[in-house]
Amino acid sequence: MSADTAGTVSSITQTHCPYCALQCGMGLRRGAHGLDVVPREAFPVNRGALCGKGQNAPAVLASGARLTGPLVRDTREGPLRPATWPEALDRVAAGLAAARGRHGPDAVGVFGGGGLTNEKAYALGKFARVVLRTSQIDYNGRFCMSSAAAAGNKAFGLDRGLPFPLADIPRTGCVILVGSNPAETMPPAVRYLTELRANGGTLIVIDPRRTRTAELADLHLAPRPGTDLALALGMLHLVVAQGHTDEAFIAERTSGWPATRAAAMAHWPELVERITGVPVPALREAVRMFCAPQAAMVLTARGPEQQAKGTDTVGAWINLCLATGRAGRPYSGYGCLTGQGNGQGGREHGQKADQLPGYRSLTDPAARAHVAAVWGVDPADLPGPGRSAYELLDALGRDAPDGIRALLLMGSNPVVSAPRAAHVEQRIRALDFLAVCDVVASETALLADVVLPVTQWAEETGTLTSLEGRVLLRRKAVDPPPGCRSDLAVLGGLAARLGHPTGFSEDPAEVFDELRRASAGGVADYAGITYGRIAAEDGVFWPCPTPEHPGTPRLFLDRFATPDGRARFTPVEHRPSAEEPCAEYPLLLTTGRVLAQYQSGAQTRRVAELNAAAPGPFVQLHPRLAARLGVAEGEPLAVVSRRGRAVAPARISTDIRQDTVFMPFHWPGEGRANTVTNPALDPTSRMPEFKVCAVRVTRAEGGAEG
Ligand SMILES: Nc1nc2c(c(=O)[nH]1)N[C@H]1C(S)=C(S)[C@@H](COP(=O)(O)OP(=O)(O)OC[C@H]3O[C@@H](n4cnc5c(=O)[nH]c(N)nc54)[C@H](O)[C@@H]3O)O[C@H]1N2
Ligand SMILES: Nc1nc2c(c(=O)[nH]1)N[C@H]1C(S)=C(S)[C@@H](COP(=O)(O)OP(=O)(O)OC[C@H]3O[C@@H](n4cnc5c(=O)[nH]c(N)nc54)[C@H](O)[C@@H]3O)O[C@H]1N2
Ligand code: SF4
Ligand SMILES: [Mo]
Repeated sequence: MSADTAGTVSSITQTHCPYCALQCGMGLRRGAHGLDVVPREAFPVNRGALCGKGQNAPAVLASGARLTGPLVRDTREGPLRPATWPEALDRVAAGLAAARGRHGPDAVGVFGGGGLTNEKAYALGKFARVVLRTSQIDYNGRFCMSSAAAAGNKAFGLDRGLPFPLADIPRTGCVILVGSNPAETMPPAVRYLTELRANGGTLIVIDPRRTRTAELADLHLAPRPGTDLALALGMLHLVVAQGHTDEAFIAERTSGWPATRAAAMAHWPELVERITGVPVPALREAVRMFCAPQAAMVLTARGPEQQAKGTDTVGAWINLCLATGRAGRPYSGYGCLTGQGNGQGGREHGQKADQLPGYRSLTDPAARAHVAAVWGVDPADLPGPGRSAYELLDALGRDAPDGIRALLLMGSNPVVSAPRAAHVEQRIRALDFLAVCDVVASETALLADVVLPVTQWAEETGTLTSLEGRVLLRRKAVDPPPGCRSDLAVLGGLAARLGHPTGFSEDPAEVFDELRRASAGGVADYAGITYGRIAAEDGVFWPCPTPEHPGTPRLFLDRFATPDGRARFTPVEHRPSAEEPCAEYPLLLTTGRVLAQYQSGAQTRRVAELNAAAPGPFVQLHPRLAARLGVAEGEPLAVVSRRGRAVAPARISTDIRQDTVFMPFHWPGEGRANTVTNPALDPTSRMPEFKVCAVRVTRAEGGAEG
């Protein structure tokens, strides 16, 4: 039985959603008008539940929503016109080769995405290093969870978003959710939080807004954006002062406590209240709730991570877990809720600037030798680490020896989603050559010299690794339109044209087998995972080094993945955001998501049901601020920062702090939140500060300023 047919029961294909990292199981059945979504109750993570995005996913397969044939532009200013596949691939190969010929291999850039399957992410990284021989490859995951990854690697010696399955959440005693809004971003996962509370556990939500998730909490703390680091230090201070540290755990399983303890002692609660705006009694209550049960968890998402100090901020929350012995034990620990469909796997297999497959480091000679042997190249020929995502985008079209002149983009829409987006758009327009592989005519694809229409989700098979570290099989359910080819076929076609006729299979199963070998012995070891096993076992948790190995749902129970097996404390200090309010820009802007739209909106803005639910951008602001500005509900507001100006209707709500406004980032044009955001980068993870910048807000026609 092939992998494709194994999951088909009475013409229902058992597969997973195209969107977020929860990777809900779903069934797809061929109906009179394309595919119908049916519940897949046997899949344990979501037990049949889906959000509206998953429910309406087949709409993006329809011909009206998508690209159906290659497009090329004859001159930079000319229109896109239809072309054949051979012509389009010739043009891309020539465009990439020309930049390389004139300026060297690093003049060609590659930008990938955390929505790509493991097979695609792996092939894209290999293509960059082996065919293009460029160091200049990174991906949108840098914008997503890179700070949590950096902090996890530092503390635990390994980065897997959740070191335990979601099913452990109802079995712990207290969960602190920091800057995470699953009620809108992963609705079927909310079940785990309500089960936790039904079992007598408590939920603390930390978010400057009273979100739908915060409404479920026993305690909601609403700090000023950008101050989570101080909040975590304040909690650790109280933990020490009140004698809640677990000295035996600290002695046996950690290193570096004295310096961390000293840093926390400098953050006394009154100081933390001044920085965060969270009253001391609320801070004390949070410590009481976290320390009362035997087991507890801290889960972070983009709120604390998308900050120019995101790595230290996550480090501070990890310190809290370690100091209280709430890590490396059953139903306890720190976890990051990764975001994109393959946000986890996408960072493990080589599209990140500094990584090789298996979560290996590009600077480790043994790792280079292992992967080079699988690829049949000389390790000396593998380039070194390249620029991070924003730095790469900032270097596009730069007329300098280290500028990037040609770009191959696969699985991202940075014109909408990158910070300081007007500048990024300008850099993209300055390229000598841009090729985009996409399923729809995204805002970025519309700027390309060549647009390659690719197959998606239900039209192809591949693996993804969910936020739990569970490697899953997404199965093909329907044939793609005749004009579309898979990303793997695109890479194969380009490789052949650029002198590599072999080594780039378009068969995902073949690519996965190669990935297994390349990852073998690495941190993220997939060697023992096969399509057949995934199908039989509802996914397999990595590391899984051999076919006999059961997989690893829970990490760190015996030892952490550091050389000495101990988790490492990191002493961290609070520091201000890259941009603090001032007379000219007196308010804070934070950004994020709404339930019915996904990311840059490239896919979900093409679905009628979702647009009806979330038709456009808005600026959420407190009634007192609205009164000060003299603005009424629905009136257009201008949000202005040092980068630029966005305009969207006011949405007045007591659910947000008075010093903060919020915009979702799903739309292009006038309401594009990222025109305003700050590309200040975290020094370790190179994550941009999407969650905090200083702004001025005015009525768009020019009213009072606030
Ligand atoms: N509907 C929907 N679901 C999605 C996505 C989508 O685009 N739409 N995208 C997927 C992806 S890739 C990701 S990464 C996840 C993201 O999932 P989440 O992290 O849950 O989503 P966000 O809305 O970006 O941010 C969460 C919360 O952080 C809060 N926040 C803002 N600033 C701060 C701060 O300084 N501190 C704290 N503590 N909180 C702050 C915001 O108010 C927001 O409610 O969602 C995934 N699921
Ligand atoms: N202001 C602000 N900005 C943010 C964030 C924020 O919280 N605030 N969050 C950031 C985060 S966490 C993320 S993850 C990014 C995401 O932002 P983007 O990287 O722009 O993510 P998507 O909109 O999902 O873009 C994916 C693109 O790939 C296409 N696509 C889908 N599947 C495939 C495929 O299989 N192959 C190919 N070739 N293309 C495919 C889609 O149609 C779409 O055009 O945004 C970041 N930007
Ligand atoms: S929660 Fe995520 S994976 Fe589940 S249906 Fe919604 S978008 Fe899809
Ligand atoms: Mo993300």
